[in-house]
Order: sequence, then structure tokens, then C-alpha cells
Amino acid sequence: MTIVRGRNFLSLGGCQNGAGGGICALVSSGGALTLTLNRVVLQGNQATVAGGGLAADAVDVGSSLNVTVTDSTVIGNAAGFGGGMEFDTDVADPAAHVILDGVLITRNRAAAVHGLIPPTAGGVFLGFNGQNGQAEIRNTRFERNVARSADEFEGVVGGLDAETPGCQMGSCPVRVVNTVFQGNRAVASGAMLARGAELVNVTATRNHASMPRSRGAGVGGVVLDSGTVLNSILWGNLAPDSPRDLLAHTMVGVGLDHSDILDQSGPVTDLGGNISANPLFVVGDIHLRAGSPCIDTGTCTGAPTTDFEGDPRPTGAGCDMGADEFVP
Ligand SMILES: [Ca+2]
Repeated sequence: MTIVRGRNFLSLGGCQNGAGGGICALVSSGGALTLTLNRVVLQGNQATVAGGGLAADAVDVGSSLNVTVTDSTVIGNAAGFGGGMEFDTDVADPAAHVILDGVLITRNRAAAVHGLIPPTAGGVFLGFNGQNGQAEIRNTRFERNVARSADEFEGVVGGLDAETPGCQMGSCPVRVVNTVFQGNRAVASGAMLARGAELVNVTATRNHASMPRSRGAGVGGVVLDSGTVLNSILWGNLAPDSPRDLLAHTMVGVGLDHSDILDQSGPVTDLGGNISANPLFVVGDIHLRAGSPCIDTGTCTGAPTTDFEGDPRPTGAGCDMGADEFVP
């Protein structure tokens, strides 16, 4: 199914008020809602407030929301925040479970669309206001999404903005697996910002943040408050100042495990097997070339058994770092 050029131009949030240009799903008052999208194209939809392509929100205690989007494309949508998609729970902490698997999220924009919402999350916005929100993003590509406005202090996150309570008691609200962030752009965080997330076999490269140190410093790649980075490549992201690839924010630190990171700062815990070496991507791409130091140097513990394209992992002597498993 293809949903094209939907418009929701009202202004106060919720389906009746400017959320969800293509599809809006709202559950409240203890209800349960399941939304399953398979092989759907959301293209060129716009919403004033949130979720240009899709908005799914749960409000009120006792409500539950289950959203699964598989093998779909979210392209060229725009909204104030969550240009491609937006998922949200309110402070009453209703249950929400979101799965994105095999989704191409590209060329979406967070921008002031007929409104005054400060733009963030060109690709996807996840706003879980309590412990009962969980999201898993697998085999998904965030490419060339943009958050921007005329004011350089806005336009915060280009790819994925996960505003959650963070990882607590060993459990993270967001897992991002076999996923690529490439060529996303924003003022503060090009690829991704998460209060708490577990990254497994993620590749983030050539994402761009524009804010210089004199105004607070942008990070082209990933900003993480808590969580772990496992088998991942954060390399060659762009910003005026360091750190360009990873900024860890909290005192507890972010666990780094068998990952390849070029330019990082903030407290991290070295869990072993980490390198900082040119991953030798195929030019203009995120696939690994023969001779890449990321081939067979990841860990298979906790790694998915296929890569983002379905190639077997491990292939060869061991599991690779990044979303791609090198197949000779
Ligand atoms: Ca391998």
C-alpha cells in the first residue's frame, strides 16, 4: 500500500491536532491498539506538529500501543518533529512497544511546517515518558534525513531522536540493531541522540552536525546518555569540532564493546575488543572492503545471525563489526 501526500495541518498535537500526516494512531482511556504495516510506502506526507508519515501515540494510564512496521519505505515526509515517524507516550506511562524492521527512512525533514514547533528528528522521534515504552529498530536505514530551521539552535537531531528515561536496571528502552545511519544532517546530532539505547551492529558514517564549539558543539554521529555500543562502527561523521563520532553524556559511562570509533569523548567503559582504525568502506557506501579491520573482529556474543541485508553472520572466521557482514 502507498500513502502519498497526506496533510494534517492543525496545531495542538494528537490526531485531531496536527500529528500524523499519512497515518495517525491514537490510543487512550485504557484501550489497546495494534498497528501492523507491512510493505507500505509513506511518501510526501506532512504534519504541522509531529509524524509526517506516521504518528502513533498512547495516552492515559492502562492504554497500550503496539506498532510494527516491516519491509517499508518512509520517504520525503515532513513535520515539526519526527519528520518520517513519531511515537509517543504521555506522563501517565502507558505501555508502548514499537518494532521497525527492514524500513528505509530517507529524505524526511523536521522543519517548521505551517507552525512554530522547534524542529527535531528528521527521521524518527521516540518520546517515551516512562518505563513502559520499548522500541526495537532492526535492519533499518536512516539516510539523508534532515532537521533544520532558520534558527540554528533548533533543528536538533537528523536521524533518530529517542527521548526516554534512559537505561535503568540493565534494561534499555531502545535497541538499534543491524542499522545504518548515513548522510543525515542537523544542528546538534546528525545520526542519533538517545537518553538510553543499546546499539548492536550499527554503522554510522557521513552524518553531519553544524553547530560549532563556540555555540555548544554538534556531534555528527551518536550522542548517548546511557547504554552500550556493541559491534558497531562510528566513523567519519562530520562536525566543526570534536567529538565527531560519539559523545557519551553521563557519569556512569557508555559501554563500548568490540566497536570501531574514530573520534569520541565523555565517560566510557571499555568492555574489550575496541579499535580505532579506518573501516575501509566501499566508496560512498557502508559495505566493508576486503582487508577492512572490522572483518571478523567483532564478537558473535549478542550479534544477530544475519546482517542488515540478510547475509549470514558470521561469514568467514568471525562476526564483523557494523551492519554489513563481509561476504567475499
Ligand atoms: Ca565475518
